[in-house]
Amino acid sequence: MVLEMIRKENDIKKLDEGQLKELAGEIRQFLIEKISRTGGHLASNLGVVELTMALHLTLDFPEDKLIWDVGHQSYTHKLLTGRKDGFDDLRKYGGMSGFPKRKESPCDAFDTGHSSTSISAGLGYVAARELLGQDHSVVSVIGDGSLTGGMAYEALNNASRLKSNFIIVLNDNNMSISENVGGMSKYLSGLRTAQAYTDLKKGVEDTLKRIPGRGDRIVSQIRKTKSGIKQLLVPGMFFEDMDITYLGPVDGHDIRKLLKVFNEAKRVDHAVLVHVITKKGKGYAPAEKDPAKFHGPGPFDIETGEPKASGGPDTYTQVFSKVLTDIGRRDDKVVAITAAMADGTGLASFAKHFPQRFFDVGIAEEHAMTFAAGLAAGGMKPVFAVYSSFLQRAYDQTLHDVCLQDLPVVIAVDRAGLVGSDGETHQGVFDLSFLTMIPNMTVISPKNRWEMADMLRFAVDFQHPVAVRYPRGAAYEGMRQFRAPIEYGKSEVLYEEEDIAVIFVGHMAELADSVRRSLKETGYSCSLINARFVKPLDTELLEELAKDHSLFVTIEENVLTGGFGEQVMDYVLRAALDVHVRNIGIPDEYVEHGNVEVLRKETGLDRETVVKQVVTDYLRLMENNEKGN
Ligand SMILES: Cc1ncc(C[n+]2csc(CCOP(=O)(O)OP(=O)(O)O)c2C)c(N)n1
Repeated sequence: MVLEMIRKENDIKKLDEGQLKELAGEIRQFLIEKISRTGGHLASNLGVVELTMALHLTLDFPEDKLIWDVGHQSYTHKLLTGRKDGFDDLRKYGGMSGFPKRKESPCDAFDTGHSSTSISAGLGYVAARELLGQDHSVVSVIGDGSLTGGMAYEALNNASRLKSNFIIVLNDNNMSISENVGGMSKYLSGLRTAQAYTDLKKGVEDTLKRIPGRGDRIVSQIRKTKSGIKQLLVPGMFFEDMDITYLGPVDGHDIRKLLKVFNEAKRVDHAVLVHVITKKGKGYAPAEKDPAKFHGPGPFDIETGEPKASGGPDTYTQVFSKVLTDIGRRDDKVVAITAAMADGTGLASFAKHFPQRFFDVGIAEEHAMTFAAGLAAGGMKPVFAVYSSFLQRAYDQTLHDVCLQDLPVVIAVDRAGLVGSDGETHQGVFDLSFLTMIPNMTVISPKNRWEMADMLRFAVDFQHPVAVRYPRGAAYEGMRQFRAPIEYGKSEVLYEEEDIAVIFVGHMAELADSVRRSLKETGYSCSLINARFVKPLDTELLEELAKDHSLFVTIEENVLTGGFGEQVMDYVLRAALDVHVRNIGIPDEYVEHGNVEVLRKETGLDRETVVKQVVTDYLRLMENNEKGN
């Protein structure tokens, strides 16, 4: 096994050409086997095996800086930097992350997870290098999908006229998670079919020169025009016109060609973009055939490519998908928007039924939100389905373009709460805090699958900005007996007792219910309230509850800071209600990757920890009351 010879960074440089070929095959085999067991990003990683090897042959680690956009394709890089053993615990709690992490290795130059950041980060590294008088290489690798994100253009704009070397590798596989979209994608398709720039230029010059009598003159005249012969013949003028040298396109599975172009790129004294063509899923037939399915699969059977676990109850996303399609059938004003996540958000069904009312705008959450605002201002009813962590990208657009004008945009906030194995960059635990502080915003969250449907219908009919927040995974099928109509600003009282009131947000229903049952078994009297509206707060109910309860316990899967619980606490203080408040939620720290149940235990969002906390609070309260008497 050649792979056994790679124990640390730069070991790859000891291999001969034949061994490099073997290594590529072994890496693919290794990735397929490991990911089939742990789950993870497969297709993107299979596509960049030779590209990563060539970069490792060109660069010196950790001195040179390699920045992966999104970072989901960094598995070969991890293998080549001595992290082979980490793949047994890939994405598990305490195990190796599925993304680059500076704390994991000095060879990971920059933490990523969200797309389109690599060119900005690379430029920062270049500027630091110049200011500190250093001379290492800086390389950012960005996919064609990630090149649909606005930040990438802001950075390219900035990279123009750079006075020192900065290599941008465009890993073009013609795919985002699903098919890539938009004008840049089309432009790249054109380039893909062009021959490598240098070959082409020479070929055309030779042909022109052969024109009898006038050939040499034509060539020299063209050379005298503004940008010379390039203007007419060179692919990549979009980049060239910004003074970013374009090299390529080059076959991303041919190590020899890659080495040649990277060595050429290192000699450029400004920004250079190397256009590399790769195949997503390369080397594993099921992934080559359906790269979207193998973008981030769970464990699967290698022979058939079929997932190991399938079936089970509908996920919240599936409920959303069905209900929105149904709503779309009845109301032709309803339009749906995704930022490159048609499958993940469940909008693929809406897209199939109403292609003209569906918009995939690319990985462009900021644009998606303002686009939704425009649609709403223009008389449509837009629903923007987006993962909680990616919604962070569209904050100012939510505040400045949607809410300021009080436009009826529905934000379907999927993957809210802990998402698990994708880790810190993907946990959706901030949205309650950052959304509820915006004027005109309404925030609701369903307790089970039926309420999900009711809330979505409510949201589409609502004439103002509204966010419906729901988690990854199976929709809760308990509490079916509670289905009071959704009423603006009103919570839902499920069990009315006294002393302790447990008030939960959305999918914390199951935990809250089990906490209540445990408390009751120990002899406590406990009410259970489904908040439904995180904004506006049902202050009337809080006033009522304060009359015969001494302890409010709020439960939410969101950071405590600025979350639902703090707002309840704030109201209790301001209204001087005679009740103690305990907030249960995510502490003020980033939550790493791992199984969601494990993460809940780690963050104190499990039954045992909550019950213990509530009992301690209650006993202390009683003690204090006695002292007071
Ligand atoms: C801001 C943001 N939105 C959405 C995503 C989800 N996402 C992860 S990878 C990906 C597609 C990236 O495509 P590309 O850059 O071409 O890489 P490939 O997987 O094709 O190698 C998307 C949309 C993300 N990581 N960040």
